[in-house]
Amino acid sequence: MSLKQTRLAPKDYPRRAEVGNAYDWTDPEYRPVEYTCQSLLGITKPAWADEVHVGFLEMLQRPSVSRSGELVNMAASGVYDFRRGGRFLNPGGKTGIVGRGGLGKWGCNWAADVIVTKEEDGELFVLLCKKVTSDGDPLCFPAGMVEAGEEVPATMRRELCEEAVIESSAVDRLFNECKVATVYRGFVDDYRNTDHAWMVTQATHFHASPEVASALHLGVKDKIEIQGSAWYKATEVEEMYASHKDWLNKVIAWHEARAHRAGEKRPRDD
Ligand code: RP5
Repeated sequence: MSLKQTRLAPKDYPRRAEVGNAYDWTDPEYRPVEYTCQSLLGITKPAWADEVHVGFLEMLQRPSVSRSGELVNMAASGVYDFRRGGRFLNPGGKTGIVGRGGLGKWGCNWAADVIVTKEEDGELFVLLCKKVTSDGDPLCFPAGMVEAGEEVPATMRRELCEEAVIESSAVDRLFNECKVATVYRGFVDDYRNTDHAWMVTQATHFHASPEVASALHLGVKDKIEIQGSAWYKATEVEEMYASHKDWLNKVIAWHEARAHRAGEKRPRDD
């Protein structure tokens, strides 16, 4: 099945060109459309956005991620597009658009996703937001872009408190006591991706103990990006934003395996 990055796009994007074989960059029939959002250009561009040209040597040093999720730099992971000087190619394949679209950086645009779960009566619940996008309001994990000089755990804490829960000591306890694992690090199939700018993320799972879960109070500060936050029964969630459903599936599998192990340990009646 084709990726979202070939089928969907924010409202301001031009129509994506046909990609054909998504990984054949030499295809002579491929005619992508050039598009970079106007707000990312000119003297009023935000400080976090790249200049129109970023030198090859600087690009080589930028943080990236290997296929297996290891942190590397672009020199170790990227495929360079010699025909369009200075640009690396999206590891997820063609998108029908060249330029940066609505993304600030050439190459990897780093985000952090926070997966918070709790258990009630043996059932797994996950804390999700409704994201405001031009493609409906899909469910997503609380998440956001890693700011310059920011460590990923700080991004996660900041985004969780902007998009899903009210700041409190329960948030500290969640991060300090309830971490399960980083379930994913790498390329995200995001509808904003272009051939030369794409989303990458680290998605980390925290399973709130009953005490921490009951002390987390839901609330959204960032009402422009997020419509609301709520607990959802994990197995009932269907469509999600970008690649988020793939990571939720991993968390559901973790919960099932844990329940299975707990069942094996319980003394049998017979
Ligand atoms: C996705 O975009 C990431 O997985 C993360 O959920 C999100 C970050 O972008 P913003 O929500 O900050 O726009 O690719």
